[in-house]
Amino acid sequence: MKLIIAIVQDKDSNRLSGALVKENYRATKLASTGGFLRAGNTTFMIGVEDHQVEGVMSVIRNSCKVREQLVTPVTPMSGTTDSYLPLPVEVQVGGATVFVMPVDRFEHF
Ligand code: 2BA
Repeated sequence: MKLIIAIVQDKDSNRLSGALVKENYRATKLASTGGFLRAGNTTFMIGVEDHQVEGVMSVIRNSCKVREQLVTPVTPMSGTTDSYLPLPVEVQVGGATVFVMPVDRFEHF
């Protein structure tokens, strides 16, 4: 058995949960925050048998889009007068960041 942890953008989370339910995969959604952008994202925990991993991967791939997002770099406060305004930079986010982990034991009471 494997536990798939998939971090996706909030904009894709409803589409992904709908697709997982439709394909009969069980999943739990957690509200999460990206360490870099400090913006909300959604983390899915999906427990499946080994042979189902590739099926789940295709559902994730088909539900999540890569998007460009503008970020304004955080600059340390400076005491000097010659300050400058940091320009926003574009980063590419997603489609999804996925970890597949082995499960030693699964119980469902
Ligand atoms: P964030 O940490 O908010 O990162 C959002 C996007 O910013 C990343 O997209 C990446 O393009 C960029 N980015 C992140 N850290 C960076 C850095 N140190 N320098 C330059 N650019 C950086 P994704 O790679 O698609 O990641 C989307 C979200 O997935 C992340 O949101 C984070 O919540 C999660 N994630 C990504 N890699 C992870 C990892 N190795 N472990 C745990 N969570 C991860």
